[in-house]
Amino acid sequence: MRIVEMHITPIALGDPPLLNAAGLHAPYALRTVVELVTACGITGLAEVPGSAAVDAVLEEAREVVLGADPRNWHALRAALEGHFKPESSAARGDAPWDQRKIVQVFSALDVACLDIAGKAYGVPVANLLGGIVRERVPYSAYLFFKYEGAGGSLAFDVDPGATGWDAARQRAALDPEGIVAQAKAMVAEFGFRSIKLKGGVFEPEQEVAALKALRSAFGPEVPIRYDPNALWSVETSVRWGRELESVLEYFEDPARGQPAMAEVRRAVKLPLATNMCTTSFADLPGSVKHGSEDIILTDHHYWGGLHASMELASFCRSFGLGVSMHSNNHAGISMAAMTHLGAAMPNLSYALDTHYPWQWEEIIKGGRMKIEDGCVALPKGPGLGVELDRTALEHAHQNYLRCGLKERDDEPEMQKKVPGWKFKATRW
Ligand code: GKR
Ligand code: MG
Repeated sequence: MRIVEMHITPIALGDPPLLNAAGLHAPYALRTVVELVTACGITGLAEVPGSAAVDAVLEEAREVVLGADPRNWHALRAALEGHFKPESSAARGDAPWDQRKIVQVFSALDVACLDIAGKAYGVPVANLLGGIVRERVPYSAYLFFKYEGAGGSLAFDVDPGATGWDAARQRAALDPEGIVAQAKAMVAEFGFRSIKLKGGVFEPEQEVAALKALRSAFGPEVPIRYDPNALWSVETSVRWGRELESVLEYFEDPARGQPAMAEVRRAVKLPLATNMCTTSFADLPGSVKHGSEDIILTDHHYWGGLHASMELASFCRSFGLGVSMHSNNHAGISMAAMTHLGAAMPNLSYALDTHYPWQWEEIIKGGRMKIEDGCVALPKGPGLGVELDRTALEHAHQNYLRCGLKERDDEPEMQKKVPGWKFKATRW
């Protein structure tokens, strides 16, 4: 079996004005869809965060990919490793999201090859990752402080006819009451059984107040996790971490870097999780040496694919660490890939993160994937179990061309609201 075509399609999906440590989400979130086609006519799909720079590296991989056997990931990975220089952990950058490019190329190709192999063998991708340990994969409600507005072509308008979660998705949430209202609407719509609050936006005291308000509103049976994206100093993390000991399920990336995380971990009686200080296989010796976290949040887009995330899960099992999943904005191909991973990972210890409720558009046939009782059911059918809706893909591609964004950068978006605002690697 040989790959004979590779298609790279950048798309833009509407995204509301969500706040985070690096500023404000733009009205569109960028993604790149990759399709590999074999000589016998099987198409494999993948989706990565994307940017013009990632698309250029994907383009560069084309000469290695064409002619490769999609059923032999080891051989294709070795050929790619021979072609590209390794990317350092430092290339991740300081933003909440990972800025590396080559890992995304590995991820796209691994996922698309698995989709092809699953279709060729007539089995779901989760079977190729070792087998299905759960048919329904749990996700967590992902809350954001936000400005009023819908995002996308609606920019900062609100639809007065919207109801339920659709209306809540557009409303502002800037204080504890707003966050509790957002949580209630999201939980009512999707049935999530755990909650994550994205922080690093306001003074610690204000964010801790929102967490305490969530705890009073939902009670101890709904676990809460909190992520200020490494914006706090060790001192601030210890001071407020102690205050949150009876509130949180886990504390995600309070401080920056493995040594700082290890210091916080020694001082605060809470499990620490990361998608910022341990983000590649090269970081694992440092994780063991420092003892920087209790839980590693894999993300197949940044660890180099679904096989790589399964390797990470084995490492976590050997070293007694928990494992779960980080998320950025994404569409249904990634949702399917994440769900196959969650279905196949025996030691998945926490509900996965997903930004999915924040989007309303979709590029797969059948429209939005369902989140019910906080879970996504493993898609039926071989491979990833999803197919592209070509009309919707074209629409999302036209949005990409129209919106003019070429990479994610939340700082200029924030400056439109707060003139002169600047990202700081440590703010409090
Ligand atoms: O989308 O604003 C956001 C998040 O802050 C995202 O960029 C992070 O990568 O969700 C992420 C996280 O858990 O750190
Ligand atoms: Mg995080």
